[in-house]
Amino acid sequence: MPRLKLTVLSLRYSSWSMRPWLALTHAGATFSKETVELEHMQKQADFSKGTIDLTKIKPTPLSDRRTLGSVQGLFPVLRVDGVPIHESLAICEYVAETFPDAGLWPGDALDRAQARAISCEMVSGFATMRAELACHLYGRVPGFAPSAKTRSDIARVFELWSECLERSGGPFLFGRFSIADAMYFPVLTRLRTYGIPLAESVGDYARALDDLPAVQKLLEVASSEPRTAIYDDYLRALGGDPTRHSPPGSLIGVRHQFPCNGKSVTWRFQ
Ligand SMILES: N[C@@H](CCC(=O)N[C@@H](CS)C(=O)NCC(=O)O)C(=O)O
Repeated sequence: MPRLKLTVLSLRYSSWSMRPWLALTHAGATFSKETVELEHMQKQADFSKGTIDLTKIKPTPLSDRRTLGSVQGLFPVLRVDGVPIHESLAICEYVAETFPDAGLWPGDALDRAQARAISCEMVSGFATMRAELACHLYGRVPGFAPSAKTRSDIARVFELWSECLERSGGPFLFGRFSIADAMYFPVLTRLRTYGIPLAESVGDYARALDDLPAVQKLLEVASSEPRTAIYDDYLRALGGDPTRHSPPGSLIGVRHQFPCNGKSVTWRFQ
């Protein structure tokens, strides 16, 4: 079996890192994990006057990111005997093929195509929701009012979850746990962080995800992961508590502005 090393940003916040970590852990893979920190994310964001402008923070240069193990600047990266795979979905694909007994894709061709379709939709879509509801496994923000675009992203997530669950009969989107569930797990944590109620039709699905041993292990492992100042500051700016430890995106090259709880927030990476 090849030597597997997953390089991630802090699992407290990094939704893209959580996904392959969950796939590897659920598959029972033996792998090492290295958590790296990007210098620019540790700068205190200035949110005086109710505005966080992350564009004023100079991003960590690509050369530094590469020294830390990135390929094109982002994380996670899985190294297989030293050979890097970047892009979380490609990593999950590799895990599915290397550990076929874990059944990380549905056995039926049509189900498999649909599982891939909604996984790709996660990768390429929901930009507003991902930026506005920044991922924070433990933090909580009371009384958060999502923007209209985020509400429509959330409605689409509930729609696709409900359709998959109805067709498969649950408890996971395609019956047993698959990569599609790993891709959507961070959405569940986002909804919790910002106090957004779940549609009734997906309550059992949320419980199934919570009870999954790999998810329980993630909650345990992430509690000793490093804190990241800009993500904690974002929650504080919204009146939330980033330190609360209770079980329960970045936008690349896009400047995103939206009203949050009456505050104007600019949220942008790179
Ligand atoms: N499409 C990539 C996205 C990876 C990504 O955006 N990773 C974030 C962490 S969650 C990152 O490395 N951010 C660094 C930065 O924004 O400077 C994937 O699926 O792996």
